[in-house]
Amino acid sequence: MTNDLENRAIAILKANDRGGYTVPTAGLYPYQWNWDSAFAALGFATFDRDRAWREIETLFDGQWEDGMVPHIIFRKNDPGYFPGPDIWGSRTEPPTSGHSQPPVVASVARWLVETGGREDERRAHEMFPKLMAWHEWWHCYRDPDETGLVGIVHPWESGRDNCPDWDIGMNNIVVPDDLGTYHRRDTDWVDPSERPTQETYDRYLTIVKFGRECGWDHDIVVREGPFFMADPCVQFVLMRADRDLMALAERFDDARARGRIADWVARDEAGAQAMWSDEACGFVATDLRTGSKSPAITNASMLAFYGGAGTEEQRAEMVRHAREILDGCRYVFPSWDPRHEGFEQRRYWRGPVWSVMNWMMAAGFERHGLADLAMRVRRDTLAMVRQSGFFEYFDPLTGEGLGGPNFTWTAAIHLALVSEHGAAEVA
Ligand code: 9WN
Repeated sequence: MTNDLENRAIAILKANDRGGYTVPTAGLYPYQWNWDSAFAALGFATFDRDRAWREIETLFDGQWEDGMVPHIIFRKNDPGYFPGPDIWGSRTEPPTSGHSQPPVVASVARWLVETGGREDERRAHEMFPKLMAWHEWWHCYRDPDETGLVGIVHPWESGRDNCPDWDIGMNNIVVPDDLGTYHRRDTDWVDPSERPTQETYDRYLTIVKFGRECGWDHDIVVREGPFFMADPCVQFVLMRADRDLMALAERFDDARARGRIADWVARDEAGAQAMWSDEACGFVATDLRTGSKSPAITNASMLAFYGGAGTEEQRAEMVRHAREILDGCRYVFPSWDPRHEGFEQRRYWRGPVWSVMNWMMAAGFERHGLADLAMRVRRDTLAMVRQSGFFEYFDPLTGEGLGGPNFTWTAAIHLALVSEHGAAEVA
């Protein structure tokens, strides 16, 4: 039995379907995005498992030879989005962007297998080498010194583009005189006061220019590029996904893969520890060029539970932060600590709430026996949609929907939450 809201969510996934892949929202984001597709698959799985698999299989059409799965796949040029394929200059077929996004797919694949049947197992088996290659890419190219901590070369690689976390790295970027003029398209769709500033955009494009000019050579971008930071979201998502990949390797009885993944898992925790800040008393983004740490807790910090990171004492500190932030916010979980300066309730990743972050966070809380925190996060996620519709993100103080409307991942997470936990239980 589905109700009106679920039917609307299903209708959004279908309307955003471009034939085997979805766009995040018509207009603002007209291409296939990496982690958006992983979450879209969770939603499709509630009513069409074949389509769920297609969503992640088509994502891998864009996988590079070196294993990277890019953050955007440009299947056809759409002038509604900037920067498009020409600016990225990936020289791949299909054209793509030049860096990746949080690797959620292995976790979704495991989930599909464990909730499905023989066909799910077959498709996961077929995808397994591609997943291995992508994880190998993260551990090799984004952690060349094998510290256990992977870095990101652009705020867009984190999926949390405009978070104040990146300010410490972004402030060191010198915008070249020959960057050229360009027309941003995001501010045609969304109020500029809610989007990244022009100064920030110039720096985003400075990184893209650097990458394009060195042919997106990962070694050069990592060692000499304008930006290299560690992101709690990417690190914790990778930690979780490594373990999920291990579960698949065990299921497929792949001894070689098991050995390789065991090496990664053994390093992951050391990497997480390098993001611990005594000042913030929590896991925070870290500039890998200067060693500086971001000053505040975010929704990505809270994914420590999802990744299974930290000591008991550290997790107790994180729970303390979580409870204080929960007490101070009508709708959780905000993307920047409202107790901290820099909080902006409506500006992109500087305060608003995202359903996808909440979904992962709640799963992590639950895994660590924090059922009350998980329940609160899930309830708020459903309540904001009930109040405002399927927006890209939400104001944590009012629940107002912001950004793009009829958003694929918001609809998908709604369906996943209702199917896993029952609308009544989390109402
Ligand atoms: C750049 C598509 C993507 C999400 C990101 C979100 C936003 C793009 C942008 O939209 O990023 O990748 O132009 O702002 O921050 O998480 O994948 O929904």
